[in-house]
Amino acid sequence: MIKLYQFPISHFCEKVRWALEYKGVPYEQVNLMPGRHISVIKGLAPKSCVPVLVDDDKVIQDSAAILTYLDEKYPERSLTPVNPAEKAAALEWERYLNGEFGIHVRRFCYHWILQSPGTAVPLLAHKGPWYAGIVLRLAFGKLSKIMRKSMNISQETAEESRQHILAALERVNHQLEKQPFLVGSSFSRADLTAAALLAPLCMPAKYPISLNRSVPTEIAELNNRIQPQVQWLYRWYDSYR
Ligand SMILES: N[C@@H](CCC(=O)N[C@@H](CS)C(=O)NCC(=O)O)C(=O)O
Repeated sequence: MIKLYQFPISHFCEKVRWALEYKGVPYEQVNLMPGRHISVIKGLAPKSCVPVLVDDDKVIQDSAAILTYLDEKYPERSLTPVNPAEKAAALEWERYLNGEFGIHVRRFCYHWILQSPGTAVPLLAHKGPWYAGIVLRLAFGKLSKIMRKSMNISQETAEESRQHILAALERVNHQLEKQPFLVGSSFSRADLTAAALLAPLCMPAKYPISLNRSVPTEIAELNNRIQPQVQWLYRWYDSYR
């Protein structure tokens, strides 16, 4: 059985969960606790980041590489367009969105989530080992410092990230005014990437983790502001997730 090493809260992992489930490929989730994940992942792959997919003797790290691998090994319901020009366009959208939504949604959201252990710890410990909540609460000060440093999170960079998200959203909507999908005439990895990486901010019902009542005001404000520009996200979550 395929194993996905992941954090439930991670939107890069959401890309892979979505791809596996869309393609109907059975898999098992191995939920890791932030911090403790390093020794597990470094035992499997070169970098410490998740998602990591293990399929028999194959170990693939990085969401884009995993999507490519899945489409090559399990071609049913391909997310990668067959037409070479469309394939190149889908990969380019994915690369762009991994940065502009992936990095910046994460930085913006963590800046506000990490203000309070009461908000952050349940999200980081979600579906992890039983002791994750206790350990993360005890280590919260240190963990929060490490996360802020490694993701370059501050008030200033969070504001820059908000601007990046809004600019990328303009670009996505500009494309979607011309056509129903980012590339070609069907749902592809470009659309999946856009929706999955924006999901922590927009919280569609099918996103497996939700801030619910504890959503920090600044996240709720940005979510409200972009609602008219993200209707495609809810549509794609409803139709394809
Ligand atoms: N480019 C990578 C990014 C993955 C990534 O940034 N993963 C984060 C979680 S969202 C992570 O594992 N951070 C902890 C670490 O790097 O040790 C991908 O697309 O998979």
